[in-house]
Amino acid sequence: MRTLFSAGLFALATLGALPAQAAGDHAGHNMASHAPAGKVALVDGTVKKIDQAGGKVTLAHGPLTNLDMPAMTMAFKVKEAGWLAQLKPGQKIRFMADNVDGAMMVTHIDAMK
Ligand SMILES: [Cu+2]
Repeated sequence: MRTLFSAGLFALATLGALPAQAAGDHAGHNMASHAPAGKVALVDGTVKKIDQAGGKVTLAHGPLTNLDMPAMTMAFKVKEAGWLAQLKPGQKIRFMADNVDGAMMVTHIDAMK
């Protein structure tokens, strides 16, 4: 019994520590189900508008804890201009953003299909 109990706790701890891994394993039921726990984690976003010329994408995004930002809709620069060609309005993504020299920039995009 004691061994089983410990193994269960370990599995829970592992899931919590590896959100990206868990998301990959359980794609489809992970959207917005877990709030980022302290560390920078991928945030859910919906593509609203793409500005190819300006190198920007407008996203309706969930809370960005690393930027101390609540959920809102706003324009971001993107780290790789090529990402813009792969995005479509209405598309749901998981992404990471950071403040780069005072500009909000998407630094990572996941779940692009
Ligand atoms: Cu924002």
